[in-house]
Amino acid sequence: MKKHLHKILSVFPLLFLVALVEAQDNPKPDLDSETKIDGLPASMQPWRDKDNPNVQLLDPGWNYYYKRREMIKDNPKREAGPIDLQRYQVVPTKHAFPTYFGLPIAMTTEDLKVGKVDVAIVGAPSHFNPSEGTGWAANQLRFIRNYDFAGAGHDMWFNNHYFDILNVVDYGNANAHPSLMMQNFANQALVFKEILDAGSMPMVIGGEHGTQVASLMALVDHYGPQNFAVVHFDAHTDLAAPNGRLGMFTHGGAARRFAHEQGWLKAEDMYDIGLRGAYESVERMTFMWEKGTQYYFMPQFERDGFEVTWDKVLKSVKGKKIYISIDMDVLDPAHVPGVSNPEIGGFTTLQLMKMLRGLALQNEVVLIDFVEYSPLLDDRRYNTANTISRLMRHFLAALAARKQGITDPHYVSPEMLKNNKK
Ligand SMILES: [Mn+2]
Repeated sequence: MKKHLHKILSVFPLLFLVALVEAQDNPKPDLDSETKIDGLPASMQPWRDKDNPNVQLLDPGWNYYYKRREMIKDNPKREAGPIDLQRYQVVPTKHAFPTYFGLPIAMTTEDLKVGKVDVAIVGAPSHFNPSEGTGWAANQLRFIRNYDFAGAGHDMWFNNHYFDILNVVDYGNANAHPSLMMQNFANQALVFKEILDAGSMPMVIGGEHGTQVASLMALVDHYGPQNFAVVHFDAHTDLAAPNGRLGMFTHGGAARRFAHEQGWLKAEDMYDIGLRGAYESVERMTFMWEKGTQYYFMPQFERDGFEVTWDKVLKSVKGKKIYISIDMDVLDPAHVPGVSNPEIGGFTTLQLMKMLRGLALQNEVVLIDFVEYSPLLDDRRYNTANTISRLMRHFLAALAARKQGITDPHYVSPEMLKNNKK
């Protein structure tokens, strides 16, 4: 007995450790019973609570940026459904009417339903002080300086013409007030909700990372709290405490922690991929360690290898509904110079392609965003814009493959491997 005692005792600290890292979640809120402000539950928007002394009361005209044109449905008079704006059958995007990939546009939930739209690409042109110029990104990505043709594309991993399989449209932009960041969230969330209500997936083009709050609001309103995971690609944790820094209830650097505090997001559903950088706060990392979130630091990818570590992520996230959020600084600045906060030691574009492809095939993706691109900081070849545009295409190609029944995250079309017979 004595011989085994040290073994038994040695288990105790281990049990203690296991208890420590068990995911700690906040209670799930009952959002359905709440009063709504501008179409969304009041507790989602603490910055609208007039009794809170921290709320900045604004001139009644502050929200004119959110007023819709009344004739949006009826002018011009038309049947509901996507509208193709291109004059020619084959048109290079440099000559095309500048929509995302030269695709048809849609303006209402009804348009999306009639068009049986799978993915609606929507711009969220917000900017914010540490992310100068990100407000230009949503429209910049409608005008790609590359060898592209409107509404066309072929992917080399899947050997598919994805725009023939998947119905994709440009859903325009969700307007953003130039300085009222938190007030913008509800306005953007309502536009994302119109897409979700139609049974389509929003592909959000930021804007800075604060649009994540709007995405979370829309998803929580649609799917309910604690009902999906967030796979967050970023050099930075973005896990600042809300109400802490910058004098704001929440912002891009605090979005998921805000969501966790609101009871929207379980700790075990918070994934961070590619963390590194010169200024991460120990307090934020302690939050991750203590709450038991799912973090994959760059040191782990380096030590254990990309493939091994990525397979661990895939295994862990399997079966969950996921919202993929991509801060472009997760890539190495060698690939994407035009990001707000570049950090060396990032992923290659080939690695990010593999990761997005794997998630699109294996999981049900409920929303994806590409944020923190600033055209004002891009190089003269627009390498950052071209990279995002190609990543969007590859992700859509993978969704098209999934629509046709392929769910293996490591799938490559056999036609692409024909020389590997021996
Ligand atoms: Mn970042």
